[in-house]
Amino acid sequence: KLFKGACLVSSVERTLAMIKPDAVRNGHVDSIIAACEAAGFVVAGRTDQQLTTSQASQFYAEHEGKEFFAGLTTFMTSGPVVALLLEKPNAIKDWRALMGPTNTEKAKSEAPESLRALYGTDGTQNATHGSDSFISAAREAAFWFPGDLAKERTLAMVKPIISDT
Ligand code: IDP
Repeated sequence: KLFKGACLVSSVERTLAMIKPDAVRNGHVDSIIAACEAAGFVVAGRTDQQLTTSQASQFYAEHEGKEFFAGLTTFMTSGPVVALLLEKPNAIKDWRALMGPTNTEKAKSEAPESLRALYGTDGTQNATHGSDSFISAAREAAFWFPGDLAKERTLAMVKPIISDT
């Protein structure tokens, strides 16, 4: 028997969300998770942790060198965050739409019902994070859920193609 590849058996997609330290500090965790479930996301994993500076720098490595990088890592290490593995069809785009624009003020004017408009604080402290692509979702899921969970969920979504020839 030869392994020929793998095919998708589920239209479910996975994204990595975080409830950032400002929203945790301000008591918005339950409201954000309720909004997420009301929008059809399944919470497949959750971990509550406080990032070290080195972990925050690694998570946001693509922004290293930008003027807001130090402020971002200081903010992201200022208290615990809640990391969530979220699943639903079209999870990556739908979660970003639910969060709204990056800047809280812009979110308030352009998407007043969005999570960042409702729960964010300012341009950096914007309540939530969401992966922006398949590649980031895979990297960020492995960052937060390095053990079996991320692997198990991936295996549930693909089927090996085996043939005799
Ligand atoms: P995203 O979180 O909407 O994907 P990114 O551009 O990837 O936005 O930025 C990552 C995070 O860095 C933002 O969520 C926000 O916390 C912070 N950030 C982004 N742009 C700025 C800025 O211009 N000033 C201050 N902080 C910023």
